[in-house]
Amino acid sequence: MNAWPISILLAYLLGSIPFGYLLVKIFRKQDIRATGSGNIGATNVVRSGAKGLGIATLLLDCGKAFAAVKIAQHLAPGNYDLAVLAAVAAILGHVFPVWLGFRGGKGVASALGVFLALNWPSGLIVFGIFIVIFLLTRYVSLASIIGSALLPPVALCFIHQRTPIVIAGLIFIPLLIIVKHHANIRRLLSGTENRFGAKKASA
Ligand code: NKO
Repeated sequence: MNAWPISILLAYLLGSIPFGYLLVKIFRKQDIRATGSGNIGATNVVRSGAKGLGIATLLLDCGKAFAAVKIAQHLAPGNYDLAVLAAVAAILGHVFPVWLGFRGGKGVASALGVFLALNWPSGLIVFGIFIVIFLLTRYVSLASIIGSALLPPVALCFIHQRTPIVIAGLIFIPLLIIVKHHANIRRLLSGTENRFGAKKASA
């Protein structure tokens, strides 16, 4: 049995479970993609008025990605390249889920999950950076973008298995998250981004 294809396929499939979409569909009979920013992530679930479901979305999106990496680490202990590929596959699953026509989320909670599994100190530090930027600005998107941008330098302080796959993964994941925030970046620049807790949700 080859651990590589199984770990990567399983990671994609786990990542592709759209918890935000499913929870809102099941408990509120609504399509989360039709409200607020249209994103299936925790922020937009809270924005839609479902605070508890939003917290559940955050935990489940983070947890599925954490599990994807842990499974790869279990199937091939010590294989850091495979763990990073599973991390990338889990995030690709979340951002491009086959079940939603490849239109998924922005990968923030999933990235936190994979980094807590790959290297928990860098996951915690980037989470801390996220919290500080969020508390200062009340923009989840800006906190996600800055947290992502700072992820590679933070992670490189802790990760010493610097193979080409590891370096490529460390650059690809934040880059994908930032590209997926293109509409948020446009709104941030034009001053129309929705602040967390503000009454009006921008589309
Ligand atoms: O609806 O477009 P929107 O305003 O919803 O959403 C923008 C938002 C999308 O992301 C989410 C997930 C929110 C999770 C918040 C808490 C998790 C803290 C993660 C910190 C790590 C950030 C860097 C990731 C690299 C590891 O942005």
